[in-house]
Amino acid sequence: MNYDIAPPQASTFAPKVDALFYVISALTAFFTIVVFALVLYFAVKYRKGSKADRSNIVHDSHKIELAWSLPPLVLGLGIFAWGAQVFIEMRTMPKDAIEIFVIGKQWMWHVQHPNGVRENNEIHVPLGKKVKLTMISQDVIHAVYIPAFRAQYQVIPGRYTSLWFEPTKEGKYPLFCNMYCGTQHSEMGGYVYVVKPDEYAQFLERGGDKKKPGAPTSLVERGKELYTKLNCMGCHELNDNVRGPSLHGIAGQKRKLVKGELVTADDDYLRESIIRPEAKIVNGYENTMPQDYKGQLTEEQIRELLEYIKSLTGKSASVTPTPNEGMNP
Ligand code: HEC
Ligand SMILES: [Cu+2]
Repeated sequence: MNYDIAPPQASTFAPKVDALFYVISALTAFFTIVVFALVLYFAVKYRKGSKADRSNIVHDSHKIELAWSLPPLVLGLGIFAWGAQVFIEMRTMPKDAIEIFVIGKQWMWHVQHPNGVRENNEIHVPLGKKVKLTMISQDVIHAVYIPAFRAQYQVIPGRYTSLWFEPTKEGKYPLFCNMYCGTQHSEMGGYVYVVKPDEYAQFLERGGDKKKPGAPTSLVERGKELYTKLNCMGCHELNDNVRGPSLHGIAGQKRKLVKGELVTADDDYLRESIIRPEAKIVNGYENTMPQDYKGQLTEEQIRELLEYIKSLTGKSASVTPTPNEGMNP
């Protein structure tokens, strides 16, 4: 019978995490054995009535104290440095990664690829390419866990979190929810498919929606449709105007708020600006944006709007929008 003590190693992180884990386990086992062996040895040697020599009792010995303090200190700090290094690598998102959007909801995983292909409880990823998951929950706290990649991170309502990995082995690997999230938590899982880059390209081309054949509609296109439908452009135009600031080129830029505070227009800021416009008011404006988008939008749709806003360039908006400047007729 084939009995694996660990899942397959299918990402660049896997050997690194495993090496650290096995070294820590070996050190723990080593010291446990040494301590127990010495306890047993001395218990037997100095048992009541034994003839062991008890004349030279040592009360203070700096040598012995240093011998049991320094090596564990060095080992402990070494493990800390090594672990921190692996951790920092895992938590530093590469800039050149393929971004895939994951939404957790009781009790399934909903996946959107940037070109609009959707999957449920399955994620197709290309072999040997860096992949970044941008994740959010529609309800409670979940966690994406892919044991074969040694990758795990929380998926939280109201905030985007991310996770990255680089698959190194083709195959089908289990995906789990790793945060108890209700009755069917244990069923909230699926598979990650690591395929060759050209197969991944074909997968994206085939499109996700089997009911509506044809090229998939990208997130940006879907975002644009929503933007029109919800009449965002009634207030947001190419230039700042009295009704609203321009959204062109604001993504990733600094925005000045009414209280003078500067914030970066990252995904969380843009998301909050849409569903809780009252939270941060842009300098020069008042809280006049409609407050009821929250109830109308799913996390998928918010993502689509964000992708559309991020695609709006053409001109870069000023850090301090001025409602009177560049009035559109
Ligand atoms: C009735 C006018 C109005 C409509 C409609 C409107 N907004 Fe706004 N929006 C504003 C105003 C005014 C502000 C600036 C005050 C604030 O921060 O709430 C703003 C701010 C924003 C910001 C932050 C911009 C910045 O400069 O940092 C974003 C993002 C945004 N809106 C997106 C949207 C989206 C997406 C829609 C459509 C779903 C929308 N807005 C619909 C008036 C509007
Ligand atoms: Cu869950």
